[in-house]
Parts: sequence; C-alpha cells; structure tokens
Amino acid sequence: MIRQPIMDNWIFSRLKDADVQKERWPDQGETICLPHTFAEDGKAWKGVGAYRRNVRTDPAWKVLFIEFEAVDQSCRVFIDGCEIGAHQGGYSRFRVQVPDQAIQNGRFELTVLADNRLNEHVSPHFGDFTVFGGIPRSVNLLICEDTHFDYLYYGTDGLILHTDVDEQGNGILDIEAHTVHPGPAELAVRVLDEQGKMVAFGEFDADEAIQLSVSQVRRWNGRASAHLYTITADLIDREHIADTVTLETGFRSIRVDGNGLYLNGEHLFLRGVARHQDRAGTYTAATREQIEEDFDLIDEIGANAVRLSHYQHPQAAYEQCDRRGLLCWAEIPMLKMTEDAALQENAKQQLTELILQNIHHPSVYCWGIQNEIAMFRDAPFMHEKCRELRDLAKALDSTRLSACANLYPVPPESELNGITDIVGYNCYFGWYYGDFPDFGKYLDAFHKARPQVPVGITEYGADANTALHSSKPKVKDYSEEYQALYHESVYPFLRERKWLWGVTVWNMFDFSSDRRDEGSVRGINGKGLVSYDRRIRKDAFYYYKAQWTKAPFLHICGKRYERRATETICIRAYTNCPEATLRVNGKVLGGGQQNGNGVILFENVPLTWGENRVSIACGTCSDEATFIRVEQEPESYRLLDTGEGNVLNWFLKGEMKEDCFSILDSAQTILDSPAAGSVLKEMKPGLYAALTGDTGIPLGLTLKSILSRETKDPEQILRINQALQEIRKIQSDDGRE
Ligand code: GCB
Repeated sequence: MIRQPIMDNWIFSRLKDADVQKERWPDQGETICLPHTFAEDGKAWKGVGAYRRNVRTDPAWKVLFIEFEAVDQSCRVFIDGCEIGAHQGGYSRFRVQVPDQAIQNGRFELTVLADNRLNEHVSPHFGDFTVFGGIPRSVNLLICEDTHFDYLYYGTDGLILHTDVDEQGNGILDIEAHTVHPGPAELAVRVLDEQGKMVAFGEFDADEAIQLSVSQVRRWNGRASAHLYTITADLIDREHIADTVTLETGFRSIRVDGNGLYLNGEHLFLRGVARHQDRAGTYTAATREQIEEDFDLIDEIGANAVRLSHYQHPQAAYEQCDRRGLLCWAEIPMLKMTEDAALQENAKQQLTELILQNIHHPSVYCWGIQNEIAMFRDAPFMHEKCRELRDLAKALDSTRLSACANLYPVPPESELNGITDIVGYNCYFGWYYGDFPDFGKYLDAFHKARPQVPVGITEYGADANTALHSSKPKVKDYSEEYQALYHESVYPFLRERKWLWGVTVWNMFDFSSDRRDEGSVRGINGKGLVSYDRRIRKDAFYYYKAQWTKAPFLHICGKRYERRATETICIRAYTNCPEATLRVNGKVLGGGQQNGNGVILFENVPLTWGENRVSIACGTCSDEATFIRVEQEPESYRLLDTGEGNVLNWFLKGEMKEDCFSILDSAQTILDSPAAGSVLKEMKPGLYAALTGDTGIPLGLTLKSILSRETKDPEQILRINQALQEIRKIQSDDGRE
C-alpha cells in the first residue's frame, strides 16, 4: 500500500442549512490546507462545513481508499457528487473506498461535509470542551493492490495485535489479520527488537489464527524501560509481497486489586495528568510537533501516566505514551448517557474503533467507557448500557482493564462502581465544593465501604489565570497562587493513600470550553498546569515537578505577581532539594528547609521601594525573581470579570457567610440539601424543574453560572443568594454536607 497525503488545496465553505439539504454546495470558498477546524478568530463555529478538492488518479491503480484520521463530528463523503460513505464521531480514523469508475476517469472531485451541530445520537453531545468541527487530522489516499490488508475494518490496518507474557517470561503475540485476497495468500510475520534483531518469525495462511512467541521478552516497563518491538506483516500473493503493515508494540502485564495497580508484578502508583488535545492557534488540529511538545512537558513534570481525555486522541499521542513509558487511560466521549438507542450504537462503534485502532499500544492500560454520566442521573438503564460497553471492551480485548470515571456524589454502593475493573472519581473538594481534607475523608469512606474496588482519582484541580494574583489566595479567586496552594494541600492526601491505583491532575494544559466564561477569560477551562498556548508553566506545575522528579531544581513562585504593596512578603520556592539560601539584592538573608512536601518558605522577607532582585540557590540549582514594591497592587491582579454572570462578583464583594449555602455552591450541592433545594424551587421553579429533570444542565457548575445564563437580572440572583445565605450547611459525622 502506498500512502499519499492530500493536505493542500482544499476549498472550504460554511454551508447554510438549505445548502446542506439540497447538496448544492457553493463553488467558491477559501483555499485551505489541512488540518483545519471551523474556528474563526479563536471562536468555535457550529454548522456544516464543505471541504472540496480535486484528486488525480492513475487508471492503473487497482484499489483506492481515502483515509480520514478524524473528521469532527459527523461526516459525509461524496465523489463527483455521489455519496460514498459516512462516519459518526469526531475522533477516530475511518476510510472509504473510491469506486472503480472514479479511478478510471483519472480524476474526481472529493467533497467532505463535516457537521459539528449538536446531535443527540452521536457522542459527545455534552461536555466541558469545545467541539471545533472540521478536518483536524490528516487525510490520505491509500493506493492498494487487489490483495491488501482490510483497511475498512474499523479504520484499522487490518492487523489486530494481542500481546501477553506467559509465566516463563515469554512474550505471546496473537495476531488477528483481516485481509482481502481474491486468490490464496500467505502472511509472513517478523518481530524485531529495538536493535533491529529478528526475535520471532512465522509464515501462515492469510486466514489462519496466528500466534508467535518471543522467548525471554524484554518487557515494556513504563518509565523505567519502555521497550518496544516492531511487528512487520507481509501479505504475499503468489510469491509477491502485495502489502505490508508495520506496527510497534510491547509486552507487559497489568493487574489491579483494592491495594492498587501492578505493572509486571510490581506495585506502581500512577502519578498522572490529563490531557485534552487542543491548544491556542491550532485548536484541535495540533501538529505532530505540537503533540511532541506536550509530551516533553509531561516528561518534564515527571508524570508516569496520562489520561487522554475525553475521546480518542491522534495516533501520535498514544505513540508518545508508548515511547516515553507513560501509562495511558484511553476513553470514549461518553459524557451523557440517554435512553436513545442510536446513541448507544454510536458509543459501541466509537469504543470498537478506539480499541481496535489502539490495541497494539502497550501504554494503554484501560479503556474508559464513561465519564460522569451520573451528572444527569444514576438510573438502571444506564447500568445496563455500561455493562454492554464493558462486555464489548472485554470481548475485543480480554487483557485490558475496563474503566469509568464517576462524579463525586455517586455513592460507594452505586452499581456504577461495580461494572468496570477500575473506578476513578472526579473530585473537586476545595474548588467547586468542600475543603482540602475532604479528599482524605471521602476516599477513606469509599475504601472502607468497598475495599475490593480498585479506586483512584481521575480528576482534581483548580482554575488559575496567570494574570491574577493574591497573597491571601481564596477559592474561586482564579489566582495562580490559589491553584498552587490547592495542589500543595490536596496532593498529600492522595499521595499517602497507597491503595489508590493513582491520580490524574485535571489538567496538564488549559483547554477550550465554549460554555465557560470565568476567571476573566471566555471559553477556557483554566485548570491547566500549563497555559493554553503552552508558553507558561504555572507555579503549580513546579509543585508536581518537585514531587515527581529527581534531578535537582528549584523554582521561585509568584514571579508574575511582581508588584507588591507590603513591607514584607512571603517567598515560596518549589524544589526537590532539602534546603536553599535566599539572597535579596545580592545580600544573603538566610537559609530555608524544605518541608517534605517540596516547599521552602521564606517568611517576612523585607522589600525596599522599587526593585528587589531575589535569588534562591541550593547546590547547583538556583532561580531568580524580581519583586517591585509599590504603593498599591495593580487592579489587574484581581478578578475583574466581564461576562454577564461574573458582574455579580461586584455585588457579592466577599460578604458571604461561608457556613451557609450560596449561589457559589454547585447546583448539585444545592439540590442535595432539601432546604436549599426548596429555595430554588420556590424562587426559580422552571430552573429547578430543569435541574432535577433530564435537560442536560451540568450540576457540577455553580448555581451562579447557571443562573447567569438563565436571567439577565442580577437583582433576582442576589435575592436567591440572600435566601440561600439564611440556610446553614449541616456537617454530618464524616464531614460531608
Ligand atoms: C469534570 C469533567 C471535566 C471538566 C472538569 C471541570 O468533572 O469530567 O470534563 O472539565 O470537571 O473542570 O469542571
């Protein structure tokens, strides 16, 4: 097979609804190169986009496929105006076959309609991330002989690899080959190690089940040694190699129990970060180099695991996980489960594609079947559908774990905790609700109730806008300092619970979420440890670097919080060194000890008017910062929201009774309390009905942000807040409301 990219010279146009119906696409458009999204000036656009291009063919070509690495979200493909294929789901690879006549004609016109309008039958139809639409990944021609691997088999290369290690330490490779061969054909399979030495070889009839063994296999062992093997399969038709597929894979065992996760028999605590695929400028159409840059940052922080959320990522991302030894949580975009049968069929299709297209990656340790579906309800039909998805995952791949990520109000005894091999909880104590120590209490209560269930934290985090600063950081001030404090305070509760299979910080990178308007930025979820453009490592990034890396380094926090209006300041450094020395304007001011949590604090450091050049050194590493003493801190350090909802911050002015309910609580917290719930029911009956019904409003959002979208009347919102402030939160024995 010859792969020929067709990335340039596409004509793109945005269609009006009527044009889509009539399939009358405008002749004119913008000439673009792929990858491409619908985004305009950084804003998402919803609709149908037409991509058109002329493709030249050679009439001598026997079989031709068009390969789409992804089209977002639903797609129809036309050749010379005739529909020849379609695909539903914006993240997986699929291919269509070009009719013979079009090959014979020497050219054809290819049209792709990409549609990212909300579609209740295709996941995701809800989620805290932007569905940008478009053709965000590569498109290629695959030119094949009559005998070829079956490239139409769920977008795979027709070679499904199952790897395992037997008790004697031999690698077992079971291959499921899907081929198309008009006459008899054979397969010759070679296994090469990293030095290029052939360690196994076999010849088989193309349709027989294939098994090869690699004696004393070198295991893929995470960051310690990510050893990979290369599998090459030649498809032979009458002594001629008609087609070849090459895939990298690895051999390892993974097991879990109530005490954690074991990689090749050794206990391993997963120190993970989650990643969404988008970034500033290119959005979901990140290039291979940009993907590598993301993984360089993930390496730098010292993570040993990644959650590739909430959908199938480009192949390059799984390859990075394989090569760098990062254990990878792979998942489908099932974020809102309904009774719709087509939606479930689509989930099964996306799960099949996710698994079969990625089964060879040794880094993948689990297949995630749902994320927080209980946000809408926790009903028996959902358990049934989750079991179906779990069974499908197991049937396709019996050695991998099945997984799900649950919303924090899901009680330990919920059936949602008994379906998959491992469970993750998305918990935001200290951000959307509760307080830092709640992490410990919550997890202990879960472990006590279900000690056998392997549990971990799939999400935790806090938003930070790197322009906002405070020396007294508070929840929801969106300051860089609060985010750092949050992680410093929360991670110890997680780190010490060795029975967790691990954690994944939400999120490694800021990402786009068109439903958001908060923290003085529109359209961004700011929980990243690194900014959306990847230029800024926030302070919290270095907290984890201090936890997870060994090469000595030191980072001074608050560098962007440059202007200070106090006589003295507290300077914080994150480091993996035991102690360090502080100098201000060249003068040694003293030494400091690291507190066992990667932090050295220098309190009451005097500032002189104007510039104070600070350096902190320990052994071979040091860092510098400048703090400028001023009369007044700039107003720009404070949250100054422009969104309608956030105008309310000016009204609220910090006069909130913290032990009482308020509109800053999540809708879930309000509904969980009968008293607070009834305030809402009385004052906003329509919204109450919507929240308790199945209208799709995420209950994890604050009531303030939900109300702000419902009404433009801040007075009414304030009245609701006042009524909620009359109701005290009652603490139960375990500290939860
Ligand atoms: C969650 C969701 C994730 C959101 C995150 C947040 O629980 O799973 O998609 O982005 O919370 O930041 O609120």
